[in-house]
Amino acid sequence: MKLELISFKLCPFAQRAIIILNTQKIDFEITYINPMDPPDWFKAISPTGQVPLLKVDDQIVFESSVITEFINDISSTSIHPEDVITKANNRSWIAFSSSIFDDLFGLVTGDEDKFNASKTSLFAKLEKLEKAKGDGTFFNGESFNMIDAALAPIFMRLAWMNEFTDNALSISEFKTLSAWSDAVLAVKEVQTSVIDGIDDVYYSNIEGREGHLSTLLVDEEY
Ligand SMILES: N[C@@H](CCC(=O)N[C@@H](CS)C(=O)NCC(=O)O)C(=O)O
Repeated sequence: MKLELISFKLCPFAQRAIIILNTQKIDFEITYINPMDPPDWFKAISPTGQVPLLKVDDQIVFESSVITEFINDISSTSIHPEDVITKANNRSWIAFSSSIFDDLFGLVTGDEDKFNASKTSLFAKLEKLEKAKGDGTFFNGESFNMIDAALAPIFMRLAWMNEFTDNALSISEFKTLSAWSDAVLAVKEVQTSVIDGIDDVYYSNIEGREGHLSTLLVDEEY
């Protein structure tokens, strides 16, 4: 089975898929496009016009939640918990966490009012995740599971924003979630899920959006 992931370098949804491909040690090729100016061949095969898209031989799988489940399904072992209720619970929290990408978008692009509203919305969700997390290093304990991969792009973007702004979005009030974020970001398969220098690209993206967040940037190294 030949896998080709069609992606965009900063896409957090595609990053979820890459982390699971890395964790499951599945070979794949990656093709980057700019979804704001997609090539014709992409328009011809993408039902939604969005990335990620997974080409499996000549079949198309779309929607990142379906792509990640598909990758796990074709792997020799599952990285979901075995127990069906725990697995359903994890999937619920994965779906819940996907709405956080809207908050991150509001933080990066919004004026001060939008920034503050997005921060309030984000922190209310982080508080719920903090309460939902079980004991141990990762969400379910000591194994890195699908839910940890789902949160990784969120934790990575929050860490960048805090690094660039002198902690404008510090999550230290959430002790459990902060430790979970540190553990997830230390995982090799998470670190290798992005291209070198992507933090610079993210910094430039914040600057270019000219939202309230860009006024809080402090690090001139980027
Ligand atoms: N629900 C989709 C969302 C994917 C998504 O928003 N992708 C962005 C890039 S990160 C995109 O393609 N944006 C261009 C567009 O919406 O036209 C999924 O989970 O796959």
